[in-house]
Amino acid sequence: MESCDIAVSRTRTGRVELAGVWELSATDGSVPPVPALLPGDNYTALWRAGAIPDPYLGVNENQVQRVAETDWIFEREFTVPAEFLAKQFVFLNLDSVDTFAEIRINGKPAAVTRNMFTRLRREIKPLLVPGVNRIEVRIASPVRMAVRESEKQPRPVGLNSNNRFPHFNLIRKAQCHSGWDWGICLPVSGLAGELYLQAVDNARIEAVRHREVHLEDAVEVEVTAELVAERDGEVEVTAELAGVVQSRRTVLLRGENRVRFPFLIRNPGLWYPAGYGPQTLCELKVSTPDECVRRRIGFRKVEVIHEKDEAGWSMGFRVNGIELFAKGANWIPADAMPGRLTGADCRRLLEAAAACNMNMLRVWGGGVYESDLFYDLCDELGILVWQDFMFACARYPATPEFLAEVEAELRYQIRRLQSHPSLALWCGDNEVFMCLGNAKDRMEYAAWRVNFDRLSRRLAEVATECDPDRMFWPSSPCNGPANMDEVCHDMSRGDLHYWQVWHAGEPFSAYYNVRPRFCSEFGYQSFPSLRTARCYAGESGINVTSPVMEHHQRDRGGNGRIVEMFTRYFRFPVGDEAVIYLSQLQQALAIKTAVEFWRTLKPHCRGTLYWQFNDNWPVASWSGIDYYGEWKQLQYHARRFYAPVIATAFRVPDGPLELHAVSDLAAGFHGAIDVAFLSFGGEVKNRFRFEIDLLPQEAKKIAELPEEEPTAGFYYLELSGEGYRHCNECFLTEYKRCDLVRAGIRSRFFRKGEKLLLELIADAPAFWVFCELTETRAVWSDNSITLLPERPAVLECRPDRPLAPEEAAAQLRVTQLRDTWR
Ligand code: BMA
Repeated sequence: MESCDIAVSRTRTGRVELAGVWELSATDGSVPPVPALLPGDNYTALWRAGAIPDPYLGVNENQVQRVAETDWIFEREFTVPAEFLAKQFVFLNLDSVDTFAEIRINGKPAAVTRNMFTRLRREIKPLLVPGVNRIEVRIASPVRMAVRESEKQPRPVGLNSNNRFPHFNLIRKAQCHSGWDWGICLPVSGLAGELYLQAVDNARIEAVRHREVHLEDAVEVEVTAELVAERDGEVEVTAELAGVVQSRRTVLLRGENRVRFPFLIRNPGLWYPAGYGPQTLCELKVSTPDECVRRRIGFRKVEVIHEKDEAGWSMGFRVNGIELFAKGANWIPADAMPGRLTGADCRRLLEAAAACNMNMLRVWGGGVYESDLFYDLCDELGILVWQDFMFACARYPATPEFLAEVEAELRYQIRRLQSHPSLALWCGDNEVFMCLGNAKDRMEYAAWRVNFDRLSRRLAEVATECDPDRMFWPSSPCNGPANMDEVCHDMSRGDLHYWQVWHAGEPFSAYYNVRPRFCSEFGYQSFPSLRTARCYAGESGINVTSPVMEHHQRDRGGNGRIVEMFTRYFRFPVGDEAVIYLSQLQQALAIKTAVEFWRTLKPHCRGTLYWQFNDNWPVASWSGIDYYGEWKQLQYHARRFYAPVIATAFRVPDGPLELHAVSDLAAGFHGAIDVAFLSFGGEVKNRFRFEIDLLPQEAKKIAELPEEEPTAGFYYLELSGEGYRHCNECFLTEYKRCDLVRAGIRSRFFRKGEKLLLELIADAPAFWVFCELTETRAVWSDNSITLLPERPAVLECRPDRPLAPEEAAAQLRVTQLRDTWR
C-alpha cells in the first residue's frame, strides 16, 4: 500500500488522471475544435481560445448566448498502462458532469448523466485497451433539455422569474446559470471536481464519514467506510484516527458494504467557530490495498437552538455548549464561468470572511454544493456553514423520477460533506416555501403545497437518515420544522428574509421595526469599485444610465433605486467617482444599521447573514466584495459591525437616543465607552465616559444620550478594554442636512518591516475616508473610517504586488463623504 499524498484526498496509486487539456468542439461543426482545460467549462475554453469575447465585459453576454443552445463534445486521449488493466476492476470517476451528457470510451457508450450535483462512478474496464484510449463527453444544450423536461411534466410546474431561459427548475443544474437578479445568464456545460480512472482489485471506497458522541472528557467516534464491490469477496480495510490504527479483514457482498470502526478519543482538543476557540483538526485516514481516503475532521457538538420561548420559538446555534451569535453573509458561486475560478480565489474570499469577524456563511440554494476546498477552508478558518440544498425561488416537481434523482443527489452530497466540522445545518431550499405565497388563490396554493410537501418530506427523510446529528431546516425562510403549517415572515419564530429596505424602498429606519429571531437575508445594493466598473464599462461608459451600466445591473430598476436613496439621505453626488463611492457608503450604512440593531436584540435575535458576500461576475449588486476581489466599503464596515465587542448608538422611531454595548465574548468584558458630541468643525461640545461590565455574550443598553441639536454635530463613540477597541459614529439627522466641513487630509506611506503602512491625519472630522490605489488591487487593514482632527490613523495596505511607498503614494486616492458634492 502506498502512503497517502498530502495534497489530495486519494492516492494516485492505480489512477489515471483525466484532468488537464481536452479538446472541445460543437457537435454541429459551428466552432472549430479548441483546447479546453478540465475541470472547467465550455464558455471558459471558448473565451481562452479567442472564439468568443469575454462575456463579462461590455454587453458581450448578448453575443454568447448561442453557446448554451449548442451541443458540445469534450474529448481527449489517455494512456492506460498494461499493469493498470491487471487489476480486476477500473472505475471512471467524474465528480460533477454539468449536466446532460453521454460518455463514450473508445466509441462505446459508458454512461449517461443528468444531474450536476451527483458524482458519476462506473465500472468501465471492459471498454479499455492497453495504451491509448479515448474518452468523449457529449453534453446536450441545457437550454433545450430544460424545455424537453417541461414537455414531460404531467402538468405545468411554473417558471422561475429570475431565469432568462425557462424551466431550469426542472433540471438539476445550478439555478443561477440561467441568470439571476445579480447574475449573468451563462448556462455553461462542463466538468468539475476530480476526473480520473481508478483500478481496484476488490472494492472501491465510496464514502468515509463519522459520527461523534461527546462525553465528559472524551469523544466516541464511529467511523464508517462505505465500499462498493463489483462482486463478492474480501478486503482488508484500515482506519486511522489520532494515531490509533484499526484494520479489519472484511467480507464483501456485491454492491454497497459498510465497515465500522469505533474510536474513543480521550481529552480531545475541540473545534470551535472563529472567535470562540481554536479550530483543532485531526486526520482521519481510511484505506484499502488499492485506495486511501483522508479527511481532516474536528470534534465539536453543534446544535440548532429551536425551542419554545416567551417570544415564540428561538432560532440559533450552539457549539460545544456555547450559544453564539451567527455573523456572516450569503455565499453564491464565485464565478459564473467555473473554469476561471482558482483555489487561490476561493481562499482569498474565505479569508476575507474570517478577517471580517464572520463565523457563518450560508451556501445559498440557487448555486452549487461547493468544492471540497471550500469546506476544508471553512473548517480551517472556523466559518460555520448553513448549507441549503440546491432549490431556489421556484416550484419544483414531485414526480417519482424527480424525487429519485434528488434523493441520489442528497445521499452523495451529505456523505461528501457531513464530516466537516464547519457544517452546521442542512436547509431544504431558498425561498421555495415562501414563493408558495404567490399562488393566486387557495386552490392553486393547495396544489403547489402538495408538491412542496412531497419534495420537502423526501429531503427531510434523506437528510435525517444520512445525517442524524444535524438539523434539517425545511426552507429559508421558514418558521422551523415545528411550524410549517404557517406562512413565514414571523418575528416570533424562524429565520427571516427581510427585504423591505431595498425591494420595497423602505427607509433604513424600517430595520428598527423588525425584531427577527435570525435574519438569514437582507441586503442593499451598490456599484462595484471604480476599477471594476472601468473594466467592463470602459473609461467613458461609467454613467449610471449608460447601456453598459444598465446591462451590469440585473435587478430591474436597481440603479434608479440606488440613486433615489441618495436623494433621501445625501446631497447629490457629482461625478462618476462620487456616485460609486456614495453607493458603497450607502450600502454599508444600511447593513450596519440593521446588524448593529439586531445584535443589540440578542438573545432574542441570534444571527444575521446579509445578502450577499460575493459576486459571480462584475456587476452592481448586494455584494460586499466584487467579482475582481475588490472590497467594497461594506466589507470594511462588516469587520467593525461584526467585531466581538461593539458600541452603537441609535434611535428607534419615536424613541430616545440609546447607547448600547454588545459582546460576543465567551468571557465577561470590562471596559469603557468614551462618548463625545462634536461639531462638524471638530469642537468637542459634550463628553461622557461610561464604565461598562458585560457578562459573557451580553448585549446591554448602557444609557440614553442627551438630545443635541441634530444639525449641530455628531456623536463619536470609542469603546475600549481588554485589548478591544471599537469606534463608531452616530448622526442625529440625514447626512444631507449637515454642513460638513471638507477636511484636509495629510497622508504618508511608509514601511515597517514587511508592512506597507499609510498614516492619515485630518484637520477636521472626515467621514468615511476611503483609500484606494488607482492602479493596483489592495486590501486594507481598515477603510471607510471616520477621522477626528489631529488624531492620526495608521492603516496597513496589502497590495496585490509589492509596491514601494512612493509608488503607492502616486496611486493613492482618498475620498471622504464631503468630497461627493461641490
Ligand atoms: C433573495 C435571494 C436571491 C436574490 C436576492 C436579491 O431573497 O434568495 O434569490 O438574489 O434575494 O433579490
